[in-house]
Amino acid sequence: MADGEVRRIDGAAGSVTRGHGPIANLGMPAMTMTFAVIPNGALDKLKVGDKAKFVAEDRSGNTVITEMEPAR
Ligand SMILES: [Cu+2]
Repeated sequence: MADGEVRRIDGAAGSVTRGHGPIANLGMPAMTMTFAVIPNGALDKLKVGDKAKFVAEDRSGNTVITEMEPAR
């Protein structure tokens, strides 16, 4: 799992903007970016500033979070 801080939550778009560390399965270095989020209700459990662990995958060119859990 990657982790990083939540910077912005867009409930209408179902997306989250967050910093993240390197993500090996996507070949991504650390950066801040916006992800679509798949798990139902996952955004409701997040607040800006939360550190949250997540799994991201490339789905047809979109980077999508498929699992996410707040780190307390
Ligand atoms: Cu990235």
